[in-house]
Amino acid sequence: MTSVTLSYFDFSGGRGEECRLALHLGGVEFNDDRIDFNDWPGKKPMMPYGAVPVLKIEGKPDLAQSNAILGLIGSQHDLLPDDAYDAALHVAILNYVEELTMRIGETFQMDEEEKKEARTKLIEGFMKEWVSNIDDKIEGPYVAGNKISVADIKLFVLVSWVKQDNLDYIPSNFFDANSKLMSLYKAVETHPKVVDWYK
Ligand SMILES: N[C@@H](CCC(=O)N[C@@H](CS)C(=O)NCC(=O)O)C(=O)O
Repeated sequence: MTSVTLSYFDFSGGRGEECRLALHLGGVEFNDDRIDFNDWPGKKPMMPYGAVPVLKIEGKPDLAQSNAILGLIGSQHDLLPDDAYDAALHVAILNYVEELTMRIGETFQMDEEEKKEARTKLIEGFMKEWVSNIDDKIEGPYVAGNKISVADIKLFVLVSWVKQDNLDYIPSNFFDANSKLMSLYKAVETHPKVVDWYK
């Protein structure tokens, strides 16, 4: 059997968790390579773009960029629509989640005052617009109706991040009022393979 390894930091979240969940839901057996933060400086130069997640498939060049990894898993393991145009609509959602992740990410290096101002502006502006745009795209409970996809997985991990209440000035219940996104979150959370992953 071809060996598959997913490298990411040793925590249950972020871009790596999206890929782990997708591999698990896709029924792919993989080595779950969890990098200790202390070992990262030595490993960073070995990654294609100096960051993780990275998917290593025996005999192929290493694949970086979470959305490229999700796209590959999605198309090979029935977690993206077969139709190329419908699949592209899902990839647009993956990229839109990245856009929000990047905007939140930019605030991490800020001092407290600057962070408060930036995150308040984010929840009142971009995040409001973001959640309304996303809600529009969800057929329910998943993006494509009854069939789970990598877009649902990426949205689930993002909502989980906000719900953990670790992001000062971004309320953990920010997404709660959005019925479609919350139904999607609950559908992914209770999906048998997701339950199995967190067991
Ligand atoms: N656009 C990339 C971003 C990758 C990224 O920034 N990964 C972070 C962890 S989520 C990382 O490796 N940080 C450590 C570093 O850049 O040194 C993706 O979607 O995979």
